[in-house]
Amino acid sequence: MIGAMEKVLAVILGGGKGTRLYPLTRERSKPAVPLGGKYRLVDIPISNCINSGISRILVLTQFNSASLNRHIARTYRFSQFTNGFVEILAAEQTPENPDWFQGTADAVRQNFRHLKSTHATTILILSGDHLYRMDYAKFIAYHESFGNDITVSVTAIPPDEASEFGLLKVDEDGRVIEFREKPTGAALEEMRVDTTRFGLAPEEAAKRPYLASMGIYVFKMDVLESLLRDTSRVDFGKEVIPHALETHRVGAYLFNGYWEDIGTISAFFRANIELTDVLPRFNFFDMSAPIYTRPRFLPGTKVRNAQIINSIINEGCIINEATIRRSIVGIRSRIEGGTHFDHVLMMGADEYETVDELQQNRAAGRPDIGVGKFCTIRNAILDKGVRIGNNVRLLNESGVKEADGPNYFIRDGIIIIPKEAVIPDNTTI
Ligand code: ADQ
Ligand code: ADP
Repeated sequence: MIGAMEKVLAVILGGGKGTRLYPLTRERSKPAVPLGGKYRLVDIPISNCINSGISRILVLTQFNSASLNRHIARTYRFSQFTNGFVEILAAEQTPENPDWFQGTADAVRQNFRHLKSTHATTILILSGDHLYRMDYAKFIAYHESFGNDITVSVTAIPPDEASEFGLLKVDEDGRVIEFREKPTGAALEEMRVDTTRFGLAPEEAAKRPYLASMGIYVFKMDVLESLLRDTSRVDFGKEVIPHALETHRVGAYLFNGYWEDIGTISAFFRANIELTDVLPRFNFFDMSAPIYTRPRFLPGTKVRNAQIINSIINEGCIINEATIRRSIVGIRSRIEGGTHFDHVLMMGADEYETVDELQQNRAAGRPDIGVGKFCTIRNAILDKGVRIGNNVRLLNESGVKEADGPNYFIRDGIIIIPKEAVIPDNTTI
């Protein structure tokens, strides 16, 4: 398999302005956003690549953050006897290119010389904010077996989600004959298709009557190069793919597994909490295709008399007499006695505080990193390194949908405490 994938270069689109996941992207680039309490978003596509035999990977980001660099440099170290690499390319502002990337295709265009220099003949374009497990080798084999210039990976979706995606229609040969990016109204209705043709049972096809692009594409290198020559085409979904239908053979590859775009706060939060399901739709326990991340050599979590219900507790935590329900507790988290969590995504911390630092916290009247005593927290994301005092209530009882506070945000009703924020004792949000 390694041999067959040697000509492939994967390009991960690591995020544009990053507004949809704000404030998680306030201080880091999107691929570095923590997932599942120990991973980062970029671990998903990179692990899928490695498990598919693809070891040449570029990550394109709008800006480069220290946490992304550190994570990639410390995690993905290939042997000196392979030609594998994971390289981050951040948008460069040069005199010829004063603007940042204008869109997904523009990001690839601006880095095209880096793509060329790998001498890859097949380019696999991936998004940085999807949760799924996919064998890209099968996808590429399909693309080649039909002699396609471009193949789009697609999935059948229900009507209420359809307007968020690029929708397509396919002919008898699996060739894409129409593509509309995020259509609405009548234009959306016209994109309905009979998905039984793709192997869905009739009742399933009735529920999912649209074929959506997953934003995952395989291109022949020379086709991509010629399509990107027209600099007015800045986005794959809006311009490049729709135009290519007229000039090239564009195929569709049906992906049947679990796949979700987790690029918004609500989808991201829900997908994380769903990992605590008895049978989660995304299975981190599947060791036939593991999800890799940085090994950290942390001690096991220490729990004292806590009640933990349907939750995931990552390594290196200290949990005292708390009640934790339907929550994810990230690496190095500290949670004190009498505290209640319900639907909480706590991302954890990058470090433990030393005894000296704990004393300095006392002297400064500042809470320690972690969550203090007798707090009640529901429906919330606690980003890395937050300091939450005692008797804090994060409940959003009045059901606010959106808010920007001094040390918190609310998005879609979910409270978000941003990275390293301090919430003093007795606060109610
Ligand atoms: P969207 O996800 O809405 O639709 P877009 O916002 O362009 O499309 O993002 C695609 C991916 O590229 C995301 O991972 C994003 O972070 C990243 N990205 C965006 N701009 C970027 C930039 N300037 N530089 C680097 N990375 C960037 C797309 C397709 C639809 C398809 C959905 C499936 O356009 O047709 O249905 O994905 O989720
Ligand atoms: P994670 O464990 O979530 O992958 P990071 O890779 O971001 O976390 O950081 C973990 C380690 O890096 C910790 O040991 C921490 O002390 C150290 N660290 C954190 N921030 C920085 C920084 N800005 N510069 C150098 N090292 C850092």
